[in-house]
Amino acid sequence: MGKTMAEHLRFAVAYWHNFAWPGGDPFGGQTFDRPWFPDRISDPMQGAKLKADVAFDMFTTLGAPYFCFHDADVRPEGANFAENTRNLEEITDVFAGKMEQTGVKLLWGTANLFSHRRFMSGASTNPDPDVFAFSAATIKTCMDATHRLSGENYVLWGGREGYETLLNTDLKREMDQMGRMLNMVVEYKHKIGFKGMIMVEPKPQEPSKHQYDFDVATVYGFLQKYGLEGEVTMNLEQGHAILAGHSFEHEIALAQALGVFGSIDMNRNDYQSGWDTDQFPNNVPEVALAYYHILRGGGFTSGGTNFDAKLRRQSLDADDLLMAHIGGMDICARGFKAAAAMIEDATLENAVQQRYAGWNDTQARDMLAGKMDLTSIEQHVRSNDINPEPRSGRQEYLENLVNRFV
Ligand code: ASO
Repeated sequence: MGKTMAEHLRFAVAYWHNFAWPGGDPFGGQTFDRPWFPDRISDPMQGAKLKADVAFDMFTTLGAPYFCFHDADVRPEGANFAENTRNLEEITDVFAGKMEQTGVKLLWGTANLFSHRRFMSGASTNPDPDVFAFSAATIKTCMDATHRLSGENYVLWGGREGYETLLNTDLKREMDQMGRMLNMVVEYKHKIGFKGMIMVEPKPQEPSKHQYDFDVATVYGFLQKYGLEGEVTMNLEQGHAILAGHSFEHEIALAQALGVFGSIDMNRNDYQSGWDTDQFPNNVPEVALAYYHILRGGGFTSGGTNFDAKLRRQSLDADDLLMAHIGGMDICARGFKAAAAMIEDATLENAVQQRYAGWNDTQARDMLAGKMDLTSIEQHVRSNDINPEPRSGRQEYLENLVNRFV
């Protein structure tokens, strides 16, 4: 039996934008008023528990099957590592009970290694080995919490893994540090028997001037260099793809072609923005193309559609959180239906098959199979008087066809 649309999409709500972000931007602070914020409640752990009550109410009201979190979104900030860990463990117990009661599951967990000022110059790429150690220990505790909650994946977005000026930066050293950290994460995954995917999330140019995990191609090169192919996949985000000068579907299709596609953060950056706006998705044709490539590559395995999207800071009314997710789910559903219709119709797939049909010829295949070298190919071109003429790619027709399904 085929999967339902909901089983394909695997929606998740992101804890950070909904329950931890106060509505600030680089030019102004908090605009939101929430009963669990520190200015309203003096006991931080009580605030964290109140927040969890509201969060799970929201997940069930929306019928969202999954959620995602960073340690720092869910637990109060402690005075030191031990206190952070105790706080995370306490809230993990609360989550375990709520997940049991509601059936809501964890798509992925992650560590916030970018907000606290100690991460100002990076986490694993920090010049200070104490920050490297603090980061490694924090990742371990977040993997433990994710594993305990039967999380289906673990994500690493390289928040401040980048540099501001090369004049004080040793690129090779910093990349080696990051490579070692990621290898330790993979070793620990196997040690504890965590079955989910480890996913790196690429993003260029923000918050550091240059980010090491720039885009899919850059991260792939990094994984190869540090022997992590086959162990690490990627979590791809619309807004990050746009900032890197790509389209969302380009990054998805490239990750699939390289065998490293994992999951998506669904949101929207407008094309004129030079920074990450994390808006809710609002463009059906764009979402349709993203899901078209996801479906074409076989769909999600343990990944899903995480709404990494926040209200605009003028949306003071907390009900807007529901409205925004309902609207976002609607856009995804419409995009997904269009994508499924494009697959079913097969005109696009046939166009790809036809475009490369020449490669079905045995001699053509020999060129790729290592059976011919440059000398024998030269003989082949001469003896058959090969003189290619340009062939039509039917580009306008195909691009217009896509719009018929939306
Ligand atoms: C916040 C970032 C987002 C990422 C998440 C995980 O905005 O892109 O998915 O953290 O660290």
